[in-house]
Amino acid sequence: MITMDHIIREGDTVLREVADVVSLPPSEEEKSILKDMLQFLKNSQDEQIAKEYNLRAGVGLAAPQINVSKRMLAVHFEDFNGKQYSHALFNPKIVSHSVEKTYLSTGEGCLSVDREVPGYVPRYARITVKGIGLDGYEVKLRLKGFAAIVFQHEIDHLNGIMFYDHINKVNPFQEPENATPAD
Ligand code: SB7
Ligand code: NI
Repeated sequence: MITMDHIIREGDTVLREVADVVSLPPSEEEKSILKDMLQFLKNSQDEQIAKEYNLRAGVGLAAPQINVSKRMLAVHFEDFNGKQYSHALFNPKIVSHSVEKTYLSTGEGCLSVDREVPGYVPRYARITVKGIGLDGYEVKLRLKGFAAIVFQHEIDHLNGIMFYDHINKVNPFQEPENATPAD
């Protein structure tokens, strides 16, 4: 079971690496790790389990955050319209995106960052993501708003990018160009 003890924190170089492509088909070990990542997210959102194991709630997790430098991510959340997303993907890739941007007015946080970093994180408002699911089939997802933001946060981790890298250094709350808030 993945717990907070397994979560790599900022300062560790693994979070700054470009993660390796997973050669297909994924191994049983890779599948097992990815399943555990999705289970961690579910556990982290279960009040009882989260309390018992001291889990911080998370909507997404990328493999480098558990010290596995491979292109694997899991997400588990509901968007602001109550639409549910639960995905575990190998080699996720943004195949197209909007010109328009969006951001969360509350900013972003990260399980690997034990401090609040204020500011708007500009993200594409709409993206199309392709990847390979746990069953080995290709998945193609058209995402907007909060869902698009979460996937971009996770895919950034696979490229060694942290959410605060995108925050305007002069004025963290500068409204990004071409953007409307997701919330
Ligand atoms: C706010 C939080 C997340 C994504 C987008 C906005 C995910 C937080 C959990 N993670 O650290 C996953 O990498
Ligand atoms: Ni993160």
